Amino acid sequence: MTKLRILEFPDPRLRTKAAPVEVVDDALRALIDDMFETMYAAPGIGLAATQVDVHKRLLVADVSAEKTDPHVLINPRILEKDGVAVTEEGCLSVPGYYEEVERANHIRVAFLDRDGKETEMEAEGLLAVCIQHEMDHLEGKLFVDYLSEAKRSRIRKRLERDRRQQAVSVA
Ligand code: GNR
Ligand code: NI
Repeated sequence: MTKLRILEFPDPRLRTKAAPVEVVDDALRALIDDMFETMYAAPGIGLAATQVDVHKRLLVADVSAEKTDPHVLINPRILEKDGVAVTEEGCLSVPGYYEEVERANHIRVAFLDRDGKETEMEAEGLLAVCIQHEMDHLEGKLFVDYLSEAKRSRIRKRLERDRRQQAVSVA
């Protein structure tokens, strides 16, 4: 297993629209295992393949406190959305920033499981929010896109400044 490197805003690769997975094979399952390792180590409650520079429609999530409820969704499609949830969201690709985002509180979603079998599930609350956040990544969209241009550009400038500072301090 390998911990993968997570791309950070404003990396243009985060804007890539992911392509459908054509075959669910051992190589894809190895990527899924690496994505779980990366997500749990971060730590985070979800991770989209886009964030590790793999532009396939694939996400993992586990919102349980004990990290005992892993979900893998391949080629996810939202079938139904209901209700409203306003959540203070964060993103491993926008480290250190948390802002309220409004999404559906309840979703029904169809996807392929890790054996390539067509499946459906319902999710609500934080899991529903997380799946929507990850599905946005697969479209090249980030939670900061829901904020004002002023807020988004402030976050971008601070992240760029922090990264320059890190580069200097290891030099
Ligand atoms: O770890 C994460 N926490 C989180 C909190 C509220 C709403 C969404 C998320 S997802 C995020 C991990 C991540 O960046 N996934 O893409
Ligand atoms: Ni994210």
